[in-house]
Amino acid sequence: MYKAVGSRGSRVSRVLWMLEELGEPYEFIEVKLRSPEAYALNPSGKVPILIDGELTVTDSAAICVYLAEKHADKGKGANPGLAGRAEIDSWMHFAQSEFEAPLWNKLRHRFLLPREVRVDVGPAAAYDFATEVKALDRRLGDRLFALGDRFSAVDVLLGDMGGWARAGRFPIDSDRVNAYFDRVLSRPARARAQANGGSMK
Ligand SMILES: N[C@@H](CCC(=O)N[C@@H](CS)C(=O)NCC(=O)O)C(=O)O
Repeated sequence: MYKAVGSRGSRVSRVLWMLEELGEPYEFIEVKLRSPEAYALNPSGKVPILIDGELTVTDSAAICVYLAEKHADKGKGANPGLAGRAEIDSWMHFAQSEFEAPLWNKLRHRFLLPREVRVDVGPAAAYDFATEVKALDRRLGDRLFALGDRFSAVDVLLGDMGGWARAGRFPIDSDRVNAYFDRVLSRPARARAQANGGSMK
C-alpha cells in the first residue's frame, strides 16, 4: 500500500487527491515539516513524500506524475509521445514555478519563515498572482482541463493551488479560471482526500 507522508494543511493534499482519483489504497502518515522523520525521507526536510515499497518520491508534482504514469490505465497522465511529455512538463513547471510562487511566498512570510526575516510581500504577491491568473486563463483557452477534455495530474496540482488562493482570499479576476477551479475542486475524489487528512483545517 502507498504511504503518503506529510502534515495536515500541507501539499500532501495533492498526493491524497491523486491517490483518490486513481482509486488506490494508501496510508496517510503524519510528520511535521523539517522534523527528523521528514529529513530521514527527504534531504530538504519538506513534505509531501510518497513511499512505494523500496521507492521514495519527493515533491508533489513529481509524485502526482509518478502515480499517474504508474497507473496509466486510469488516464490521468500525459498525452501520448514526446509531445505529450513536453506538454505535461510544461504545465507542471508553470504550475509550480509561476502560478504557485506568489501564493507560497506570501504564506512563507506570514507563517513559516523566522520572524526576523519576514517582510510584507502582500502587494507584490497580489500583483504577481493576478498576472499568473491571466496566464492561466490564456493557457486554458477553451479546454475543460489542462490537457484537454480529461482530468489529469496537472489539474490536481492547479486545483490544489486554486484552493489555496481562495482560502487566502487572493482575487481571481477571470470567469474562465473560476469556472475551471469550480470544476476541479468539486470532484468527489478531492472531498474524500480532504476528509482523510488533505484539508487545511
Ligand atoms: N516543491 C515541493 C515543495 C515542498 C514544500 O515546500 N513543502 C512544505 C509544506 S507544504 C514544507 O515542507 N515546508 C517546510 C519549510 O519550507 O520549511 C513540493 O511541491 O512538494
